[in-house]
Amino acid sequence: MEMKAFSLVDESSGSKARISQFGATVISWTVRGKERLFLSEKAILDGSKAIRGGIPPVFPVFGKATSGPCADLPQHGFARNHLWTVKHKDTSSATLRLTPTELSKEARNAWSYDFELLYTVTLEGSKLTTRLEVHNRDTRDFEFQTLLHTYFRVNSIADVHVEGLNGIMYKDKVSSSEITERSEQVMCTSETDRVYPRVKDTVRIHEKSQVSIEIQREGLEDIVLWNPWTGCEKMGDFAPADGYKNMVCVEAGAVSKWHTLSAGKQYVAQQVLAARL
Ligand code: TA6
Repeated sequence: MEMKAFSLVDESSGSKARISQFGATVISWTVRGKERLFLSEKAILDGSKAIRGGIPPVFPVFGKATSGPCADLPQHGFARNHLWTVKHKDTSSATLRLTPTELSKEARNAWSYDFELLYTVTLEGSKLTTRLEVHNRDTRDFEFQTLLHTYFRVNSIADVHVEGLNGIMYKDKVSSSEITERSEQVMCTSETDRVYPRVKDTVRIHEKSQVSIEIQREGLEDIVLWNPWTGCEKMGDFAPADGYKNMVCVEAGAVSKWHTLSAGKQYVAQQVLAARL
């Protein structure tokens, strides 16, 4: 059974997107007839597990917290593995909503704050904007992290490099070390799992030395670069087995520290993806 999903179209350009209400996950984005997102062929689409691919939103924690208010939440929090409601939808844009009402009892018990997430997806020509508004409806302040876990489809990872990370000291989760990036053309040539904090420059994905995707960010200062490489074979919902050659995760996030949202206040996190090729 496929979960509730709907499509958006920009009639002037023919760009299309398909969004799952489960996890508010954009599972397809085509521009000029070409798919720009990677979705695993074994992605579980029945709402029983977060979707492997597309753009799963991560909230209120990135990774797995070992202590603090998010310690009892699953990796990457609850936003990507709950059914959101549709607050508004028109031809080329939709706003989805998540509040404690939509959460499982387990998630509510694990993270008891009152909140509202409004996630707006907008198609416009060769651009896809995903905007997350976090509202603290509680009387208490709360800390959170958030990230848009975007899986980009690429023709061949060997022809891909990422621009805009030069000079940043990143946390390398593969070697458990901190390394200063010395390249303006960052490539994935083996398992890659890095958190680049406070990236000021525009980040661009190049394929064969041509810019294929440009990422503009607001409220998402950090960049996570991930490719599981052959480790994807150990992931039951990742297919095909060599699918790592056709994807790269360049994830805009606010994850290198905890962000405090005061009671009654709002935080806006947005990325604008532009398909250049
Ligand atoms: O964003 C990179 C990362 O944190 C990796 O460490 C890896 O765990 C990836 O997310 C996928 O996580 P998932 O829980 O979706 O399998």
